[in-house]
Amino acid sequence: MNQTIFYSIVGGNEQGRFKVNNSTGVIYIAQPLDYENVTSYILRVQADSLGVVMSNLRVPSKTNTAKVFIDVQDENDHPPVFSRKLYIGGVTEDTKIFSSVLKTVATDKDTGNFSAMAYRLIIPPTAEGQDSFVIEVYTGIIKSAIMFRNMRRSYFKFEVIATDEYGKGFSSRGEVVVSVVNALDMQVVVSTVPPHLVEEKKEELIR
Ligand SMILES: [Ca+2]
Ligand SMILES: [Ca+2]
Repeated sequence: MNQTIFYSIVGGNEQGRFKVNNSTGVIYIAQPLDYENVTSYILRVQADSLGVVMSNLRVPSKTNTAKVFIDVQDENDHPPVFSRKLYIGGVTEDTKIFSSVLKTVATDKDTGNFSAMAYRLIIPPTAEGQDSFVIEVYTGIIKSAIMFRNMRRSYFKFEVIATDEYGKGFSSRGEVVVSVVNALDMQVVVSTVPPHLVEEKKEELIR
């Protein structure tokens, strides 16, 4: 008797993501998988003796099915996205060095390290060659790095970069503006923003 087996997928493959080689039983991918949509599949694979298939008979003892569990593994296919395009903060002339000014946040749709951010700033140095602000690499918290005496009404504009895989993956950038204000100004969000930006970013500032 011919023992050749005929394999087919009879369940769990409604979207046609998988195919099976009818004679070897090897399952392979027919369409791209996306971890962000479906993280696992349970296929039901049927094995028939070829004699049953050819004669189109249905003999229960010559047919068997098995469940196949397929886990989809994530890959890094989404870049970071900042919670805002523009972050606005204020410092006062007596703000101490290494005071927290604001927190930037970037997230992405991947899991694990593929969405674990490292942050850095692209910031022009001061006339004295110092960085006026620094960022905590894993928290995204921006801190002051100089004193701002006699600098009221000036502002600092720089970029924040988030890179996933702890700095080895995809990057995206946001903008930061920090104004030097007095204590009273600090209580009024709009006053911490240079006038031309208030005009441009009205929508974002009203919250
Ligand atoms: Ca990612
Ligand atoms: Ca992914």
